Amino acid sequence: MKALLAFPTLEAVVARAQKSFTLVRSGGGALGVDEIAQLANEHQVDALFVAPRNPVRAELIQKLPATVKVISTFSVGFDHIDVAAAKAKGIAVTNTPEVLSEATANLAFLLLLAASRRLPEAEALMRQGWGRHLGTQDLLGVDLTGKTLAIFGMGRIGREMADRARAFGMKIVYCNRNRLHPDLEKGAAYFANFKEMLPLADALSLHAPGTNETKELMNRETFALMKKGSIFVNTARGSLVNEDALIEALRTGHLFAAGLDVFTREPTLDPRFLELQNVVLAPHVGSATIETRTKMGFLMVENAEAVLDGGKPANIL
Ligand code: 8YV
Repeated sequence: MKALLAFPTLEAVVARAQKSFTLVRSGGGALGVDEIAQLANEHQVDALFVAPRNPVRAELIQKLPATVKVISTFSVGFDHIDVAAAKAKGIAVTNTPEVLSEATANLAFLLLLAASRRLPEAEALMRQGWGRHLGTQDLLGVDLTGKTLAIFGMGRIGREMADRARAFGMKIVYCNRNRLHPDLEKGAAYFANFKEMLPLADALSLHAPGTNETKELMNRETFALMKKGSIFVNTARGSLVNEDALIEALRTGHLFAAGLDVFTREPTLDPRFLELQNVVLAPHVGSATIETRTKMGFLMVENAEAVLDGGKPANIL
């Protein structure tokens, strides 16, 4: 079997893929749309391995050769793939859920803690050489214990985030399409209506996919519904946030701080974020650990193998 690997990845993942596939690989960075179409046709590949940095829209899908039976993405999110267009062409699409839930929740909680304790300001002071005693009133953060964390999207990552917050003594409220079974809810309060939940939140963390329904969920109106002095965390997708409204809420101090791993125009960062001290910034590294990225890569390969073997992998979209 032949596969096109459209992005650079861990050698262990490449070796795993080469057990079943003759791999066509990008020499350097991620492949663009035209290169993917050209290489897939030239090599008549059976599978396409992509990551969120490889948009696979209908236009590219039309250009793929008939040999391509599966598009397997190295991600849980699949907003970069036109799944309907792929299905219409008889191409299966698979993703890598579950294996990254803990790593992503760890990063979300890390951002929440760092935002609550003003880590960027503390770090900046140290990097300037420190050299002065802080007053007992200086650089004060806020406690998370006893506070309420609101979670939008109580899937696997959202529930891992809730577990971490409980361990820090936080109360959990959540908004999800459906109410969870009490075994999964673990005492968290359910809100069918997002706007009704927001005023209760001392912190809000997003764990929902980037879709038409979630686009700019956080905007001027919804940020205003959050408590003054609350904290905002996003490790989901930048498309859920209107960045103008977020920057304004951080500038005015309506938000105490934010922790962000995802942005609207990745990999471009709105330079206005750099002027703010109350924002912790990370370059989309939610799943970026050796173990998790290895598991994601192996699962991406297994998903493609299952489709091409005529089976139906659990992670088919
Ligand atoms: C990326 C992600 O997969 O899983 C997702 O949806 O956004 C990330 O885990 C990762 O950045 C590799 O491209």
